[in-house]
Amino acid sequence: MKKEKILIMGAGGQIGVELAMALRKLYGTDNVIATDIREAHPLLDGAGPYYILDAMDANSTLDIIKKEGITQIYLLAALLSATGEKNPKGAWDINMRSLLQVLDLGVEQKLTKIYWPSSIAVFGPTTPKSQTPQKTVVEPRTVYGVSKYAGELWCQYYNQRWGLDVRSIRYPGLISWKSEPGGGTTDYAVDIYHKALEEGKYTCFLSEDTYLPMMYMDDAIRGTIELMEAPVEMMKSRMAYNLSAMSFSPKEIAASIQKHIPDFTIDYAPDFRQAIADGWPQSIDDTAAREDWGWKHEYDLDKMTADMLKHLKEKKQPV
Ligand code: AKB
Repeated sequence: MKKEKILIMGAGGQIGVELAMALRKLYGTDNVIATDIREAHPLLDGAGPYYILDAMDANSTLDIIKKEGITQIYLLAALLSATGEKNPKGAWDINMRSLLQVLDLGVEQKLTKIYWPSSIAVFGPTTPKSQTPQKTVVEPRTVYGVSKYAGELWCQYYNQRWGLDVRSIRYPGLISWKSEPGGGTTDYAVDIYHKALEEGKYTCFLSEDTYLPMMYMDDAIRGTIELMEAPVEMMKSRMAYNLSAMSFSPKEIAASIQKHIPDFTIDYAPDFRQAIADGWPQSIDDTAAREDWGWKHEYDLDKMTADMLKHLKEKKQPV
């Protein structure tokens, strides 16, 4: 078993729950300390070390680092795109303050590695929409995107100035059945599966032809761990890596679900999230991640739909 002591901040969120479980398999339960501002998610409750921690509380974070002998931090706490637009200053504060504090703690405490997620939200309406390159025009129009892009630059700065090994991925929309999303524009692509099974119909808050880059959580977790495990000389970019798996529209995900639930229906009532989605890329070029550290996705839309429906069915009607 590998000798690292990992602190996850924001472990109760959509990525955090599954990442905590995967890292515990790899590093040992007691070597992965899960924390969140909320009570433990049911999948983490009683499953290993857990602290209630506000990611903006630098003193308490330092206490845990010292007490537990932490060597790596995964900082996942954040407000996402839709919630961020309702509370722009709050989103900036949470997303930036927590990052800068963790970067400082990383330098002061000589941590070996830090992981911090970025997003396709760094891109904006002036970015090429199709096969968006790793390096391109970047003019985000949401506060979430602005905070992610500023954060990427800070990560690069701390790496160049202090030698801190910070790694990052620009996640597309993530689809998962174990943990719930919250506050994102791509969340419809999770809700739709729940509603298909529960009600046989779904009203989508994006229009039918809104294409967005998406990824199944299994791929995202594997990719994150592969990035963190890759030898340092493979890290040619210290900005976050583009990562791609699939792109689809609400109409296409509905058609994929109809292959399993033929009576499923969808209608559309676009709200304020449509403008956010319209400013984002439709597909992503992730050549740099594939060439630098060997990223490869496994799930396409139909493979993901089959897996989502199978697991959600079991979860909703335990045998
Ligand atoms: C969101 O929709 O805000 C997130 C993201 C793409 O980063 N899922």
